[in-house]
Amino acid sequence: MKGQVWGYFCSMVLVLLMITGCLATDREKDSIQNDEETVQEQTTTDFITVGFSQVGAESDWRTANSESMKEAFSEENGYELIFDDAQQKQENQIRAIRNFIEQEVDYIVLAPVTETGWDSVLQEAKEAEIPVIIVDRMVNVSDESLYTAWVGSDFLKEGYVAADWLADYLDRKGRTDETIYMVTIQGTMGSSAQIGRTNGITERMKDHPNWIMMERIAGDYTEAKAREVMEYFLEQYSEIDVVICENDNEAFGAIDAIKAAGKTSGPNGDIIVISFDAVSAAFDAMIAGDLNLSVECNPLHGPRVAEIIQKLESNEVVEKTQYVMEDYFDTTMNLIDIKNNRLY
Ligand code: GZL
Ligand code: ZN
Repeated sequence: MKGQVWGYFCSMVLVLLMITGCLATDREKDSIQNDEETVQEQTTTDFITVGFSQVGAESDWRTANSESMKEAFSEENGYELIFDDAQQKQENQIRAIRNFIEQEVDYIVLAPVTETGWDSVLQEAKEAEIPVIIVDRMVNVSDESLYTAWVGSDFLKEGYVAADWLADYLDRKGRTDETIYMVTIQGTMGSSAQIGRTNGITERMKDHPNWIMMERIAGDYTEAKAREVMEYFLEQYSEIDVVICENDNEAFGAIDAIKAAGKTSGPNGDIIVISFDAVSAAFDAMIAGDLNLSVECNPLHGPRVAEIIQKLESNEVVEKTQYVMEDYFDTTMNLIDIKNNRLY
C-alpha cells in the first residue's frame, strides 16, 4: 500500500512539475511575447522622427547636401526622415513645415531658401514644442528663440576669400594697377549665400579702386540661368576681365557662354572665372583650365545636425551658431590628388 501511495505521490509531483514546468514555459513564452511586443513597440516609438525641408535640387552642392542629410538620418542610425524638396519656393517650405507639425515630428530641420518670411511658421513650430534646426542658409527672424541652432557657412568670409585670392592673382600677373572690368552672376537673391558672397567682395573692392563692377545679375544658382546672364554680359560689355559666379553650376553655364562667344576663360584665357562651392565638377573645370578658383562651401551638414539632435535628446546645451570648416582651391594646386580624397 505504502509503495502505491508513494507511487501516486511521485506521479502527482511529476504531473505537478510538468504542469508548472509547461506553465513556466507558457509564462516564459508570454513574457518573451510581451518582450517582443515591447521591443517591437519600442523600435517604432524609438525612431527619432525628423522633418527636413530642403531648398530644392538646383545645384551639385544641393545634391551633396541632401545625400549627407539622408545618410545621417537613416533608419539604421535610429531615425525616420521625412524629406521634402521645395523646388526653391518658400511657400512649399512653409507648407512642408506645417505638415511636419501635423505629423508631430520630433525635430524640424530647415534649409531656408531665403532669409526672411519665417517668423509665423516657426512660431507655430514653437507652440507645437518642436525644436527647429536651421542648416546652410540663415533665417532672419525677430525672435531668435524660434530656432534652436544653425549649422552653415560663413558666406561673408567666402566673399573675402574670393576677393583676396583675386588681388593676389592679379599681383602675380603684374596687373595690380590695371583697370579690371568685372561682372557678377549672383545666387538666389535674398539667400544668405548670395548676401554674404556679394557683400564680402563688395567690401574688399573698397581696397581696389581700379576694380570696376559693371553689373550684377541673379543666376539663381543654376547653370541654365547663368548661361543666359553671361550671354547678356558678353553682348553688353566689350571688355570683361573677371566674372564672379556665386556657385559652381553658374560658373559652368558662364564658361559655356564664354566659349560660345569665341572667347576663353581660366588661367590662360581672356576672362578670369571665380566660383563658390568646390563641388567635384568644379575640380574637373579647373583641371581642364576653364575655371580659375572655387571657394569651398561645405555641404556635409548631416553629421553636424545629427550631433545637435543627439545632444538635445540627452538634454545637453547646444551652441546656437556652428560654422563648418572651409578652404579654397585653384589651378596652382595638385587638384587631381585633392579631388580624389574629397567626400563630395
Ligand atoms: C551655400 C548654398 C548654396 C550653394 C549653391 O551654402 O546655400 O545654394 O552655394 C546652392 O550651390 O544652390
Ligand atoms: Zn582688362
